[in-house]
Amino acid sequence: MERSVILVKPDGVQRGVIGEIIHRFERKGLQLVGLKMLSLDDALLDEWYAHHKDKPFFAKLKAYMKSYPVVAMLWEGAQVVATIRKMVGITLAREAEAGTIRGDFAMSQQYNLVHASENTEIAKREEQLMFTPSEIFPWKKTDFPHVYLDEEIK
Ligand code: FUP
Repeated sequence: MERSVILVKPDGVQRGVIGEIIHRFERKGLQLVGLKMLSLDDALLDEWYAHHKDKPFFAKLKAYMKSYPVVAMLWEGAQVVATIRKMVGITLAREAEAGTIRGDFAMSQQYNLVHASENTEIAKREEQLMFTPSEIFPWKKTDFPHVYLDEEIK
């Protein structure tokens, strides 16, 4: 099974949508295996957004990501990385599809509430950057037989 890292970003914490975001992923049938609040620092953000480091918006993005705490989550499920990206919506929130998190609750390109791992390779890197092994809980979710066919979660 795949895992995906989600951050409720500082604007999401300020706007009180932490519970709403968790609720959406829970109702979808995904499994929460890690959850914590933390403040991001320069060292982590330089690695996290290394692909954006030469972009004109990088300094502003970093300052914003450090402005208030974030909530980091690790979600597990079959093809969960793509599933969550679909549920989050596109970066420019005011153009994101209705029914997505950004489409339903945000208007901005920067203040778009959540980060979601972009692909499975990045998801693994982000999991290692964000969570220690003792912060990950691979508990048995007993409703999985009602969420998936056996062969879908082998
Ligand atoms: P996403 O994968 O949708 O979170 O978006 P990106 O990884 O492309 O961008 C990461 C963050 O950089 C966005 F959430 C907001 C910020 N950003 C800007 O502020 N301006 C831009 O032009 C692009 C991204």
